[in-house]
Amino acid sequence: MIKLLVYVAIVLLIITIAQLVRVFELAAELKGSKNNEVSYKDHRNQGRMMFGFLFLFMAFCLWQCLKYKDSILPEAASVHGKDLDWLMWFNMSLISIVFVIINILLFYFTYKYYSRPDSQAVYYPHNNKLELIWTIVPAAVLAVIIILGLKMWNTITEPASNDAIVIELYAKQFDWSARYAGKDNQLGHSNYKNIGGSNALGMDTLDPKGVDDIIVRNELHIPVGKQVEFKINSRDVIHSAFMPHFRIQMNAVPGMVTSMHMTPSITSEEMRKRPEVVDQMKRINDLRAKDGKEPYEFNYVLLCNKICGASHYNMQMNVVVDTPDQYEAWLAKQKPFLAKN
Ligand SMILES: [Cu+2]
Repeated sequence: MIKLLVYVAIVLLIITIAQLVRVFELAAELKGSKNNEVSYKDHRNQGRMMFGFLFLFMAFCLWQCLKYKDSILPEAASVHGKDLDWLMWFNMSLISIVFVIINILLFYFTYKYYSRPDSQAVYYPHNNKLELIWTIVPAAVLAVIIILGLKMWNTITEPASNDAIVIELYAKQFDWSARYAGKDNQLGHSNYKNIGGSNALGMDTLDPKGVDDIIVRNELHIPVGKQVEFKINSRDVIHSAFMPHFRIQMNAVPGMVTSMHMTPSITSEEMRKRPEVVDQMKRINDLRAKDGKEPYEFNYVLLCNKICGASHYNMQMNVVVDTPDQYEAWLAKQKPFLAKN
């Protein structure tokens, strides 16, 4: 009901403004002044307001940076993540510098060169030297960014080392399953045609490579300091496997297997003790306490980063980075899927 009233109020406001404009137009007509003529005073006021806006706008941008600076991700928890963060901040610095310079020039020039009665614009149609500079400089800078980005992309997607732990991430509306390759470190064959009953991942029960495969749904465990290769698959629509703390993401595409790999560098327990994480969790839990909700504990997460349907927001799985001993102990407790069924 309130929503409807708000809409009605907005419509009435628009009608009122339109009517007011009409009144001003009629009043101006009666006074005999020309409607479409912009006076020197108008130009000057517009120019000054543009200059004023420059300061307001810059102050607003600065305020946003300061207000949200503590909401950014904590230190990268993977080996390549540190380089990726460096690249992100390198990009961010470039963008920020260009952003500030361009906006200062844009609004200052609008103020400096507002129309005056005795001034006339210069006709300046072309300058080869200028064209060359503003084509070559951005092209060179973009080339550097793209080359660095491609190098980073390759470190995540190039073939993983032979002893990397192989884990399949299987997406469906709306949850994740993870399948560990087991002792032989080879995933058994699977096909969507086999999906049925308890075989939610369509495993081929006759493939010997799959006999020791382990499937987990609630929590993904990986050991610190060891390369993990993810083979990503989807049952229905395109999802995206996103692990922000490790700085990796890859689409999950039905009918094909995509892959990426990374080496976790900080265990979950170590991460929970980092000052920036303690601060962040405190802020989140203060808010939750106000709503009478249970406090959260920090966890690495695997999220879906493609809007894949109604419960997309709910599609996540906790990721636990263990010490090698903890990981072995956890793994020893898991039963192969085929032994269970
Ligand atoms: Cu999804």
